[in-house]
Amino acid sequence: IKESVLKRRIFAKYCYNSILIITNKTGVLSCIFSLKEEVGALAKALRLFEEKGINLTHIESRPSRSNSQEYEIFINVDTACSQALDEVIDGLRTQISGHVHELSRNKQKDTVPWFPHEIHDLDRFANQILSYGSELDADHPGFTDPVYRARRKEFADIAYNYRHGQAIPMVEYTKEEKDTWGVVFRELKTLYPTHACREHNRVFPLLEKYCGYREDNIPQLEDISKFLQSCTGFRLRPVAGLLSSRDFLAGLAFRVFHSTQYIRHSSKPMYTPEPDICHELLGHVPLFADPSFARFSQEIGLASLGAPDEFIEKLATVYWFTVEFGLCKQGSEIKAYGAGLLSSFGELQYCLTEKPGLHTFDPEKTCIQKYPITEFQPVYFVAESFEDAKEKVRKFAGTIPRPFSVRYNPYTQSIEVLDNT
Ligand code: HBI
Ligand code: NLE
Ligand code: FE
Repeated sequence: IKESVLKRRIFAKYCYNSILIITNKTGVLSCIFSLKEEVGALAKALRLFEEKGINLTHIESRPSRSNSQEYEIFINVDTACSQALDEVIDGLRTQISGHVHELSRNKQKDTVPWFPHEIHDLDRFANQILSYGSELDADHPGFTDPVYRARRKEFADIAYNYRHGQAIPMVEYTKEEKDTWGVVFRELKTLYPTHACREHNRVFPLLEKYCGYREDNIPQLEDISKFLQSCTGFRLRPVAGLLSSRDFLAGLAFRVFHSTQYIRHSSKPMYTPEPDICHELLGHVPLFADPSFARFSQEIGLASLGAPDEFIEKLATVYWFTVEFGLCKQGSEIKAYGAGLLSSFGELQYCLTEKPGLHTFDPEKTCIQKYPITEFQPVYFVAESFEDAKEKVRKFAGTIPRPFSVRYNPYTQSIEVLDNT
């Protein structure tokens, strides 16, 4: 079983205990899911497969032995397209009663990967966490800490239950959590004047003034989301952990940033490989309040919609070396604007020493650079400016093999698809 499938399975167990996925060597995927016995339940489920262009080669049903109200459905799928299947599984999990469509066998198969068209569509994938999430990996510092694990589960539940348009629930942080935040906040604040780009330094005092950024206070996502909306229209939505690159980038197309709400384990305040509230609030948020950077981020998101898997990987790499770990020229100096740098006291210092290699940002080259995710970066890419980086990404996006182009309509908060054929 592929590792990613295994992870999904663990997650499926947590969230919807009736999905089981089996893959064999030939790439055939079989899946069992159970449905409450009610009129149209199966048709509704099958529609999800149809929408994703997944061809079912076999289907069987049987009454569930463990629950007399349910039926178990067994299916075989003729493609090992796990991404599409994952999306279907998420749909199965979150589906609520709606109108039932008939399965049309003659409908032309859609080969473009599904992507959200309306901002509400983001509700469909916000719960698909790749790893960490509520099930911490064995090498995580919080793995053997039952208090930390229980706390992560509380945060995961907030994210799973969140729907677009709701206020993000406020959280009362514990003394230990506030202390961890305090250490990170204090150390970083001394470095920002010399190490952070000017946009970050311009916004930071506003966050202190309006959003409760203080050494002894962890700010609330809802307050920040409102603040960002007034600056650039960016908003936050809570997420339990890492999303797939495709899902995560799609959010940016709508100026939605998926933000974690939990904090890193207190044993390692200075560096963590996974995003946490310190990373989101100190690293990402200040720049999403900058109009030029906001456009740049949305541009990456728009480029990702409906793009093939190989291209998503390239865009995720571009994202990694810009939004997460980017450096930029400012006057005669080089400064950090990547959130992964601006939230790690250790790496923020390291990145401006002569130790790492520096290259000029160029999406064509940047997109194929390999990188580690659990240690300081050996190389960084330097952008001329956000505007310049945006133009380059836009040109790069023009090379995506996509039979359509997309445009965001901010009035309707939806994606307009312009057919090129
Ligand atoms: N998911 N929640 C979350 N936060 C991120 O910062 C994030 C993610 N998924 C993928 C990702 N970042 C990037 O590394 C790129 O793959 C887009
Ligand atoms: N390494 C960063 C930090 O410690 O804050 C987080 C990076 C998340 C991609
Ligand atoms: Fe990040």
